[in-house]
Amino acid sequence: MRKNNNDNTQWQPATLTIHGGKRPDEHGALVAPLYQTATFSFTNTEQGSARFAGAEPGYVYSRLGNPTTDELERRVAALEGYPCAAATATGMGAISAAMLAFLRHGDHVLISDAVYGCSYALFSHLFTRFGIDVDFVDMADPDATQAAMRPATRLLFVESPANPHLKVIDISVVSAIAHQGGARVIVDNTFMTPLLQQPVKQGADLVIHSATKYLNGHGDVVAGIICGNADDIALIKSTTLKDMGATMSPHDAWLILRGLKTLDVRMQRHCQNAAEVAQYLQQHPQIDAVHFPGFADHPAQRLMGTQMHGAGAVIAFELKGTLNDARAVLDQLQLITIAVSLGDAETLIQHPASMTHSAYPQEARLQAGITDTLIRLSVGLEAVEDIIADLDQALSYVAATAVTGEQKGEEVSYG
Ligand code: LCS
Repeated sequence: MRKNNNDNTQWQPATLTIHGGKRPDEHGALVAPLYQTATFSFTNTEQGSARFAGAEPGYVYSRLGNPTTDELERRVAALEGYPCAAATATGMGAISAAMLAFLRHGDHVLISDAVYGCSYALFSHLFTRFGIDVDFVDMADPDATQAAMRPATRLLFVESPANPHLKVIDISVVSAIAHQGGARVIVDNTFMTPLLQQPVKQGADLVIHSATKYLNGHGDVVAGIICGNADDIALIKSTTLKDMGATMSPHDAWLILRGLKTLDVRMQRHCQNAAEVAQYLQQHPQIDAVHFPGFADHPAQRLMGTQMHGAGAVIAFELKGTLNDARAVLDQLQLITIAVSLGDAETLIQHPASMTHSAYPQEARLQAGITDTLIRLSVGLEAVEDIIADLDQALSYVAATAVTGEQKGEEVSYG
């Protein structure tokens, strides 16, 4: 008799991506069926009221739960090492549902200073409107983090490695500070995936993902997920998810279930490609600085083998020359696509100051180390020779044609 695959924690992560949390289907379907339904019928009124009261297990309405999204929740929870998960409509839906479930007017939260631009906007604009005090702090600095704690601090939100420049934070240090002050820690693990980092092992209370990125991996879904203990996930599901409504559609869950099966092989190829591209960029005479956790002198190296099990596949770099030169390089690329998002098969490139991080006021952005000339590259799954050849022709073209700030007009500054 085959078992439910709920507690096969002895399996390797590559096996868990395919089998973890999987339930046998009543018809023996190899692939979990898609329950593309908004609602579920009751056999009689007694059953309907019992399901609403929680006195009888079973489905009611897909905003409250659906067998396909449940399957995804079990699968990702198994990978992250938590007992439970809640699937959400987007990554931003995951962050807002996870945080607001625990916050009320007058509470204080600490956010790592470099985070995805919409997370910055959520915390700095929307949270403050509802009387939640927000401080952005350099969480790579334990003293600064400790000093920013207050009696009213309820949550610490950590993005590591940070979008866009891969600043790395020691999650166990932040967890110790938070727990000593009676606060929860939420880690955004989007850039690493559970294969390269499992924040539960460093004491994180909740982990969120933009499942739009590597978990799905195919660029055809916008989605998110929250992993945590049974009580926290039940609270999130019954409050900020049920009543605010950013739940995942079953169709998106089904696509992510499909993507998840190849997460391990995709991450291996992403990481190999990124290591080669980073080396190429580092030796290029036109490039000033390359930020990549895989380099021997990157602060992430101190955490390799403990917190992190790989460098990931996002690289940030700064060109010598002007912002206009950097923009000219992007415009000259033939294979690499100018687009936001990351973690797709296609290599994507973008300019954080004017795109993903344009919600930051200039001063806060520069203070967080996100300069005007920073370029972010999400290395895809193409043959690495082709990715490097495309970067090489674009860099050579711009060097040869000396597209300077003066020739292309006034230098732009974003803020
Ligand atoms: N967390 C991180 C680290 C992200 O990079 C993103 C989106 C989110 C959360 C939000 O997820 P979503 O709601 O989009 O699923 N990051 C993007 C980026 O860097 N470019 O476009 C979106």
